[in-house]
Amino acid sequence: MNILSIGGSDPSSGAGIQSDIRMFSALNTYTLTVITAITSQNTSNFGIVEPVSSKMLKKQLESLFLDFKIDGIKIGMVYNSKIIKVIYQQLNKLKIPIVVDPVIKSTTGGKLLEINAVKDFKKYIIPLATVITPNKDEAEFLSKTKISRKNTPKIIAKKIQDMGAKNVVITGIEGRNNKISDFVLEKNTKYVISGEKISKINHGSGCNHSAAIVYSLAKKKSIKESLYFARKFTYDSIKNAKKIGKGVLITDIQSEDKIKEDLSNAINRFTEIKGIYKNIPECQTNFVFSKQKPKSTKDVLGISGRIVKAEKRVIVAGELKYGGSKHVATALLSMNKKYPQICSAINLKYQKTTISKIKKSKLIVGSYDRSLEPKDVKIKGSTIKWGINFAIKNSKNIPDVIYHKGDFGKEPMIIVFGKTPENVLKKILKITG
Ligand code: PXL
Repeated sequence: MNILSIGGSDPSSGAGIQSDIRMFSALNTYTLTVITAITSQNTSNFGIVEPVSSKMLKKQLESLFLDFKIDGIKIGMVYNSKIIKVIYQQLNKLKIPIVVDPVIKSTTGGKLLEINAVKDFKKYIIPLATVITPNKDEAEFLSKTKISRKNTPKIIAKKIQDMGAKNVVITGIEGRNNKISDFVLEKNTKYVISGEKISKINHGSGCNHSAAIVYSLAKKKSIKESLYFARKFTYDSIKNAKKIGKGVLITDIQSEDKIKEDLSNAINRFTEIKGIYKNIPECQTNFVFSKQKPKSTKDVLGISGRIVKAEKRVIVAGELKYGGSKHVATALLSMNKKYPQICSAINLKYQKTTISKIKKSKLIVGSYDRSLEPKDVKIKGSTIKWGINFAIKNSKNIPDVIYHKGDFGKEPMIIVFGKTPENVLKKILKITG
């Protein structure tokens, strides 16, 4: 997936374009970037701004549109009217999700939008927004209305929606009991997403929020799903904020969180596949995702219980833990040793129909015969390792799937492999249902 971030350069990488590159990379997404302005700043002070020329901006955008399929766009700092107009001309016919983060001032007090550009911002940028994400101050500024008992978040959000944004989320509305909530106004519905406040002053959380929304929308999730996802992603990024410079903390996503997030998302989607209960074997299913260069099953994340069949439903019994899986993790380790890019796997019930679908779907399939297993392997209990290596050796390319037909007292099994849980899920969708 390719996402385009249009915004300013922050050399400290806490916000702006550089922060988006970090976040989208953490989400396994390729980031295209168009710089509107260069800033000089660090975690304590905001220095100066130098916007790029209209010509430079136009050329950057044109060069990307000529080359790439773009799945979503995020607009951050736009700074002046000339920049605003070029962006409008280049984007107004596009039919992909656009998330607008209406940044006006930085945490450290820098000006990100000229006052005399506010009118054009409302006229040209706000109508591009599939979702606009003002915080409370930005929402009050854009609507020229203070939130109060009379002027509720809904009234303010409606004013911004009337400027042309399809969906509005006002973030950071403080409530009682240390709660902080986002008010959402979609086309026909409104709701509140509330959560705990983390009292840390940090740099980049707003950027992370809008980045996570466009990521999720680009993956065809609904507005609501995307906003819930973004809220959690932002919360995690604030929790992991680090003191890198001398001033404010810089938000970050730990790669372990990313592994967990990716696997957890894929497991949820797996359980929702129609009729998937038919593919759960007697010994149940595990779905695993490893760190890079795993040394043992302790480096492989899996479910400490199993994905189990409960009549026609499939439920997750247990939690994600490193070392949570033994069998599927062992199979993955053998595969990863030969093909280090393969980091995820799942086991499914052996069925002749599935095997024929696998063969028809052009996936590469390997197999092994447990009855050919040497005695010493059986005694050592390293059947899985032996079997996977056997199948790999007999396959010219990286196998997507390896199966065996069982042995006396041993259930036959199919294991699907991939680079990521998402990749595994795609293969599962091809061969089930
Ligand atoms: O966080 C908003 C933001 C966006 N873009 C750039 C910034 C900032 C805040 O400092 O510098 C370039």
